[in-house]
Amino acid sequence: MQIEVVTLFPALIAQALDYGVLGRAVQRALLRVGTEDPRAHTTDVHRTVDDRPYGGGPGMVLKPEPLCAAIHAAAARLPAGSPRIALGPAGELLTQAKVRELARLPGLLLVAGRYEGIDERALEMAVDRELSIGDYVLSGGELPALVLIDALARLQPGALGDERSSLEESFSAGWLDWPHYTRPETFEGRRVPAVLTSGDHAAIGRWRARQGLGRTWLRRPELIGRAPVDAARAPRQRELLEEFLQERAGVTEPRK
Ligand code: 58G
Repeated sequence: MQIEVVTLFPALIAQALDYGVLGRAVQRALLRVGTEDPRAHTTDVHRTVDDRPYGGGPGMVLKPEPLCAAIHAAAARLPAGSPRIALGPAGELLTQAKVRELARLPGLLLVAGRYEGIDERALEMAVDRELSIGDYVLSGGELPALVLIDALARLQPGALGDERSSLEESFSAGWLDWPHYTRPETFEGRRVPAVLTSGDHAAIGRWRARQGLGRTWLRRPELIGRAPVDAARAPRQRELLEEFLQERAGVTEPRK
């Protein structure tokens, strides 16, 4: 997959590409990330990319000419028809389902704006869609672009050392991941749940399903019932949830 990011701060994008799963995906050429700076497309001596808003008010707006020129230059490096997506708080909320769809594309162009926003005509003419990573306002679209790039990188075949991580699996199934433990078996007096050291893989599988479903019910109840679970699996889910709640009722320490 190839991603081009139109940004006034290309170094901010580049610095994130050296680390972790994303860094490895780029190194292994599972993902290519390029940048295009609208400032390189200015024609005045001051290299102006922003201007005051028509109608008045605080802040500045990204001028359409250098931004559109940068978008066209970046698009020319991508497969024809690659979607152009701006990151902004007014966009559709990003979900794992949307990440999964975008991860299948050969090319994607991301527009990371700054200031109070982007001239609306540039958005209308040169951008297909706006995505938001959550209901809060940031000073630029670069961090949201990196969030999306990270989520896309770990879904590229081979990026995780091939096995699909349990987190992606659980989100695909529509519920949250189960709790994880590693050595030592006792840490500051707290033991790892006995089932995980039992060697009984069927019991471990049931415990994890129960924990994943139970946590979803407690922490993100709105995910339950919306999950891509067919009617045939619903009775099994109810059973697991009842077991989880019974187990929890036996725990003496209060819920945090
Ligand atoms: C239109 C209007 C396009 C993303 C403003 C671009 C970006 C939050 C998010 C902008 C962002 C999010 C201006 C500054 C958007 C730019 C950018 N804030 N929640 N800030 O994903």
